[in-house]
Amino acid sequence: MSMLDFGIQSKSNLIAQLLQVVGTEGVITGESDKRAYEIDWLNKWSGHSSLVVRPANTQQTAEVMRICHANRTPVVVQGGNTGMSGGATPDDSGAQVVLSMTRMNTIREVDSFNNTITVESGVLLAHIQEEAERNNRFFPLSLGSEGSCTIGGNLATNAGGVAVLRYGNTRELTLGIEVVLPDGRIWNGLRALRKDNTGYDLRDLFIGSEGTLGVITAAVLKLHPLPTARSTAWVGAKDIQSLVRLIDACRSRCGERLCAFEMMTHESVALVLQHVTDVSYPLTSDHPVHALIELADMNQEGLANMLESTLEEALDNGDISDAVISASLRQRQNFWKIREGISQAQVRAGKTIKHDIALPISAISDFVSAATAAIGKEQSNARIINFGHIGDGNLHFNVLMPAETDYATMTRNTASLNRVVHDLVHQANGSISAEHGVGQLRRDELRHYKSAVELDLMMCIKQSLDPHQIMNPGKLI
Ligand code: FAD
Ligand code: 2HG
Ligand code: ZN
Repeated sequence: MSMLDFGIQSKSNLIAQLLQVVGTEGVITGESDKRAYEIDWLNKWSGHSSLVVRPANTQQTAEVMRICHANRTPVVVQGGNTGMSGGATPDDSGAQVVLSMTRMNTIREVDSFNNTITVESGVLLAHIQEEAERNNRFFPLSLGSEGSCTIGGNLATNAGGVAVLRYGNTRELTLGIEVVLPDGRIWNGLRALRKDNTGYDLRDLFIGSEGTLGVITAAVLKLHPLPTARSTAWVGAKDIQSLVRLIDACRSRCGERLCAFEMMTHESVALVLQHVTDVSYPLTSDHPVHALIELADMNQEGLANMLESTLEEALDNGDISDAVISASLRQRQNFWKIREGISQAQVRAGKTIKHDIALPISAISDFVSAATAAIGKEQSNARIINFGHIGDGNLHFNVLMPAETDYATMTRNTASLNRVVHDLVHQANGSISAEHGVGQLRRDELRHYKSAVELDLMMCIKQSLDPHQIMNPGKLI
């Protein structure tokens, strides 16, 4: 028997075992049917899987993992496949199984009294938001991809988004999780407690682990009171440092009501106006930087006045040059459509080298000046598309390369520009991934910037939970 025959036999044997667990509707083997699971949203990462498995519940997931573990078959867990770091895409070997969680899409319970919602990991983020609202509650996690990403993917990447300033990232919105371990055992950590000091925090170990330690199958999430009033402004300013001062003013004048403070440079907004339809520029003249600021409360009274007086003061002291407060839902939606259209506009405009960095807010302005100058020296024909959740100290400091840039040039430039940008991030005590995670994109960079002790601790955890390295090999670590 040749090695090829052996490979074919073991694959058909694996498929036969998996079919017994998930049935024909849970296994995809056809080349064209698998393709959507093998390429990511950005069309940047792609690979070849041996097959796609779609379990319908936790027991099936556990049984699938037990079989893959026994066969030493590598598994790539996938939710909505909207991740930005290549974490959910199989490699080129054709040996990896994609474990798609999208059939596990049941909302198990809403407990309005205890303010929790219990969901399976394949539920779309938008469906959780809608279900919370139907129960007069609010689930604050909010991302441009919310109509396509799953809560499992949000948990596995510890996703951030546009409401972190007030409500925290996914980790802070989670009370308990259920996980299938690489060997198929189930850990039921679906506790709905706000306090639990009984040893190591296993929940937080799996949150942000990007499918490298286990499969998250369900979660208990925190719900918040549903804000009934919002006031949203679009402002133009001369530079980033002025916006940094405005964040401070908004925080001290509006306190907890401040829920979003997003920054967009002129170049980012211009890209959206060029590539996204049905948006209109909110101010009468252009500005070097813009901010979208949103307050939320249970009471409309005084909310718009509070935002208005904060902005008036900023106009008076020169921190901003112009501002408009939305007078209608349509106007507010237009503001958000511009902000959330930047990712799409970048895809349409060319090839982007993405940087998802976190910095102390006080260091942002100096970082942007230094990084812009350094990139100008390295790559004079590139455009910097800089925007992000500046209120959280999170910039998407992206470098847009001309559309005709070929693959080899792109690879070379990515390595050198990453080093330029990430060295500056490191010097400012920042992080090379604020919210998108490491995946394949930043794996080598992670090795470069993490201390030997930190890497060693991460390897110890990986080795003890996944000794046969079957969970998402080649990603994160
Ligand atoms: P996938 O892409 O399928 O997977 C992401 C990672 O999680 C992979 O490593 C995968 O193996 C792992 N994984 C998925 N499900 C599970 C599971 N059940 N158990 C264990 N591991 C699992 N991200 C932000 O943080 N903030 C933003 O503002 C933001 N905006 C975005 C806007 C757009 C237009 C797009 C396309 C993406 C955006 N993202 C953002 C990135 C992305 O949507 C989020 O990271 C999202 O959380 C990924 O969810 P997903 O279900 O698509 O996960
Ligand atoms: C956002 O904040 C997302 O819009 C995507 O995190 C960022 O496209 C990007 O780089
Ligand atoms: Zn973001």
